[in-house]
Amino acid sequence: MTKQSSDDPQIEPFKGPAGGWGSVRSLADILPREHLGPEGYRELARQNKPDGFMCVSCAWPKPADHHPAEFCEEGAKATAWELTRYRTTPEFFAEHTLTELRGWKDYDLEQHGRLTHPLRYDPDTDKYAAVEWEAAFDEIGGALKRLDPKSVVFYSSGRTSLEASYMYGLMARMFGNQNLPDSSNMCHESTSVGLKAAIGVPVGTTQLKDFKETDAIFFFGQNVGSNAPRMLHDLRDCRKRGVEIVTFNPLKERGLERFTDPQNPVEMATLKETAISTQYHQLRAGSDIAAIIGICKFLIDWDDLAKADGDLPILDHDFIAQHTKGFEDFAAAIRRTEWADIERETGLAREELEASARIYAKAKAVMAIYGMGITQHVKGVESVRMIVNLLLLRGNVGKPGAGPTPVRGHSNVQGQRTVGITEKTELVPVEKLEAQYGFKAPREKGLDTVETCRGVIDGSVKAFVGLGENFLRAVPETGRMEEAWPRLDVSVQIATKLNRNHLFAGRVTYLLPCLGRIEQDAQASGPQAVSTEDSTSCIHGSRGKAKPASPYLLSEPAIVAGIAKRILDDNPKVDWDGWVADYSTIRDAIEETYPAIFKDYNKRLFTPGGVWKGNKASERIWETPSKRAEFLTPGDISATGFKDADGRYRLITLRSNDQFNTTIYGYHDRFRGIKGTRDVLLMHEADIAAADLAEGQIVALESDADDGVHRRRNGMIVTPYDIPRGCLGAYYPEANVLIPVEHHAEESHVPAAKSVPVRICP
Ligand SMILES: Nc1nc2c(c(=O)[nH]1)N[C@H]1C(S)=C(S)[C@@H](COP(=O)(O)OP(=O)(O)OC[C@H]3O[C@@H](n4cnc5c(=O)[nH]c(N)nc54)[C@H](O)[C@@H]3O)O[C@H]1N2
Ligand SMILES: Nc1nc2c(c(=O)[nH]1)N[C@H]1C(S)=C(S)[C@@H](COP(=O)(O)OP(=O)(O)OC[C@H]3O[C@@H](n4cnc5c(=O)[nH]c(N)nc54)[C@H](O)[C@@H]3O)O[C@H]1N2
Ligand SMILES: [Mo]
Repeated sequence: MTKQSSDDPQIEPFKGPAGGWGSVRSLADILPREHLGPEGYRELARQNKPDGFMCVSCAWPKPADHHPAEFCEEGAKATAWELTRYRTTPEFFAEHTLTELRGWKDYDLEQHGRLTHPLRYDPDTDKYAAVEWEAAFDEIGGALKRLDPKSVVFYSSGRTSLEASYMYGLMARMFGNQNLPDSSNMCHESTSVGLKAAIGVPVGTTQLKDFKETDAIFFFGQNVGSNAPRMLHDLRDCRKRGVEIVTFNPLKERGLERFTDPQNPVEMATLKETAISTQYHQLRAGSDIAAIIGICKFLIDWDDLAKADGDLPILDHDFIAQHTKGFEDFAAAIRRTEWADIERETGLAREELEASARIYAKAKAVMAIYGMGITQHVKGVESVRMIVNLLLLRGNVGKPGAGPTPVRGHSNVQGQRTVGITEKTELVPVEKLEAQYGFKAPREKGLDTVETCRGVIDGSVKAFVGLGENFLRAVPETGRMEEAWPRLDVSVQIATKLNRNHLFAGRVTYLLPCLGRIEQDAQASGPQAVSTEDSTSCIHGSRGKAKPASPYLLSEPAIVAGIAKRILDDNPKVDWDGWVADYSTIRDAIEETYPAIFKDYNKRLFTPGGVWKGNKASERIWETPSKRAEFLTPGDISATGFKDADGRYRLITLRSNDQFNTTIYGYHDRFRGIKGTRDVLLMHEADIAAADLAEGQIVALESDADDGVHRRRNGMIVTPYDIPRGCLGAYYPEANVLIPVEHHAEESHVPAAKSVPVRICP
């Protein structure tokens, strides 16, 4: 096993573009690192293509007219990570106690390789030992059935296929709860709540074809070069047509600066780079509402002037009158906001916002692309709504080349919601499910992620079943969560690799290994396919062909069925075994529940480019209470939810270019020039001097929430970085110990991981 030490930090600015030779060099390392030979290349060639498998990394759409290689460096890492030749076997667990493994780093745990056997934790030895599947299901089922259904949580991450997700949600409801938190609760739930309220759909309105018709792209808080790199091709093509790209991000992210297409021989040979952003505004964390208010202020002023002078209007008054509600209040609030407040909050000069407003005013069709820099704030929902406000001013929703474009995270996170993974009753056709399966579905709202954390800490949650996650690492408040976890009666994790969550046991604890999406899933009727929905609402079939990591693995649908059969009474209307034998029958059931979206599901499964599920707002049909698109008058100019104070910083928790969420692929954040460590504390040089610190000094961070809880992270290396003053950067998940569980977006409960109040302790 190769272990990468993290005690040789090297920090120097990276000068290359996103993509380019750096990407090719990195790619060349990826397969050998996991000891993969030709089979690795064979799988990469099938990635994201019709009749291939859909990438297990991000949710960016898979085009019908695909590139010869329709994967990026990050996608290749994800594939290699799953296909690795390394194995974590029962012999490994015989040698290591969980107490010892808790001293290992996230990287070392997962890098050790794929889990091979179902495992049961033995508190007497403090070790996992192999068990038979049937025995595991029996004990899990028995233990869960002894509990009040309301105290049991069924978490899943958005990687889980539509088929497994549908079964999982149904199992929870038949068991008697809607405790179905998922990764969306930590991610784009602010989008689901904000867009639904504003335009009547919980998802973005654009598709890939809109990149061909847009005039300008406004980019907020999404790191495309690391987290959705295939979008760089679309952005590069936009730039070639002269499309303006205006970016708002506290950090200068390389993928938003310049790109060399590694698949273009001419670009590679000539080192030709495409500049991506035409304007780059390094605003302070949590100040997007203020920045957009500034832009709107110019637009509204110019429109007032045009009206007075009899010139052509700046705003689309016909659209506003015909399609929207709340404009007058909104405009009045914008007019009232003082420039001094906007400049102080954003750290940007008025002229910079004027330059952005000019581009917006000139463009005929504007897309607004955004990610976690928007959603993960106390005012995350308002931030999303502020983006919509901006778009509505010139009718930039529901026309070609325009619209909100949230970039979803996990490869099927949007799809999970489509098929019933949600704690909210109003998002599921409960009556339909009741008729289809002959049971009484719960109406009481279930627990989301934040509520689950609260429940684990206060003891009201007694059992946790996790499908494809590292919950204990991804959530806020990891210190108190780790302390509380052993009080659970039941902890069941369904996973491909060992992670830190698995090292915290409850009274009955199982670690169940499953097939990954790239692997062949053979069932009674033959090899199976699954499906996923991408960020633009297109549904794709996915077929795994690689040899499974171990003969003892079960598929996710088979594991869900195994548990369901033990915790539910027999019901002739649900044939769990039949579903597992032939997944096309699960799809028939999904089609019956959701006939409009999944019409001819099995027939259309492998449609190139996917099957678009439709989007009312993109046709300007607004399914809001007022039947109009709604402006929201912002309440607070800052999205952070706390006041600035002396010595208090806004901490941004970041992903590196060498990780997928809690999965750490290595210690090289190439684009940021950080190598060999994840313990950096990114800080403005002037702030370092003002705080009397020195580059390389080791400090601690403490959370600065006044709730009486002491939260601290030691061993952070002060690292000068191009980041706005008053803001700090540190990596997620290591920094999660600093986030109070109650520091979350108000309406959506997304942990506010992009502006955490902290202090530095030298
Ligand atoms: N390779 C790889 N791909 C991934 C993932 C991964 O971990 N690795 N994760 C997947 C998942 S689940 C998700 S949700 C997405 C996440 O992808 P992103 O949405 O890109 O999420 P982050 O990397 O957390 O941060 C986004 C950006 O927000 C900026 N930012 C921070 N605070 C603010 C702010 O207040 N305002 C603005 N305007 N910007 C801010 C940061 O500097 C950063 O560039 O990617 C998915 N794809
Ligand atoms: N501070 C801070 N916290 C954050 C964020 C942040 O930006 N900052 N981002 C949040 C976001 S956006 C998200 S989405 C969450 C993500 O958090 P999680 O939902 O926990 O997702 P992952 O970290 O991707 O889960 C990793 C584990 O999934 C398992 N796995 C991998 N492939 C499979 C598979 O095919 N099947 C199964 N069953 N298991 C598999 C592996 O064992 C691996 O250890 O974290 C959130 N937490
Ligand atoms: Mo996410």
